[in-house]
Amino acid sequence: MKIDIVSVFPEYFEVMNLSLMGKAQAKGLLEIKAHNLRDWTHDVHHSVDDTPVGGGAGMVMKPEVWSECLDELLGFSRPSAATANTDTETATDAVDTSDPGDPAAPNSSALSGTPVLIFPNPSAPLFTQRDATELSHADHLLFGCGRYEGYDARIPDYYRSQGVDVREYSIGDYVLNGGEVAVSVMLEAITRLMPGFMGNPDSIVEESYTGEGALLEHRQYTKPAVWRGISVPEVLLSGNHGKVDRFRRDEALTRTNEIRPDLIEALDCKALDKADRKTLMALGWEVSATHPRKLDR
Ligand code: 6GU
Repeated sequence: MKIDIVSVFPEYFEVMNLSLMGKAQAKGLLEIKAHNLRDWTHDVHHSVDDTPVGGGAGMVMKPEVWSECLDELLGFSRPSAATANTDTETATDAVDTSDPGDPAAPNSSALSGTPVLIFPNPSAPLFTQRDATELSHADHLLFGCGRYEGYDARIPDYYRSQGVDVREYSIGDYVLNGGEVAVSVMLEAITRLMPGFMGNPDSIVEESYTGEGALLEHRQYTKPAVWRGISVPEVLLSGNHGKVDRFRRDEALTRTNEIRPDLIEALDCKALDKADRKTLMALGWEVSATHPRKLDR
């Protein structure tokens, strides 16, 4: 997988050379390149932002610098020299009127050909494990990190109109100073799902948020069996795999009920076994409809 990241702080991504991500790069599984957006500026101050049209606080990242950079990284050629400065003209000519849903449009089959272009944005839909799984099959990702009050909204619109698979994602309900941290979060979630990335791929299967019936994971213990007077749950020492599995499943249901009841509500009742139903009913859920429903008491 090839990964390009554009940022005004490309040094931030030196952390990608550490740990499993570094190993994956050494193995040739991943190739990560961080680019400095200011390399595509032409003015002496290398400015990348301007005041918001319509007023308001802060600064907004300018579309012309981003488009020069993204055109190059996407391998899009633009008219040059004779027709230079088209970026700042009244842009009726820049709008592609082709149907974005046209199956013959460039890259309509997502995740192959041109890169998936991803912009971190606190006002976008949440990035989930489902997105990470989907993007782990891509062969080229291109991340554009915004700073300040964000980037000009025409940037993603324009590349979408050109047939590029453009995504905008938030990583949670809080505000960061820029997209860099969000990109490193998304990249870690995506790359660890690539075949060959993890030493033990089994460890991915049982994790929280994996698959349809997503539950928070059961708690984990290692040896010694008694530490500072605290014992591990007896059943885990029993050697009875059926009982161990049931204990863990019930713990996952119980913890998810307490911490993330929204995940219980999203379960498919048909996929629950008899013991699951019994546990959920004891926790106050009604499990005979399509999804569990909390009974008020
Ligand atoms: Cl993707 N960007 C910024 N700046 N803040 C965030 C975020 C992204 N997701 C949550 N907060």
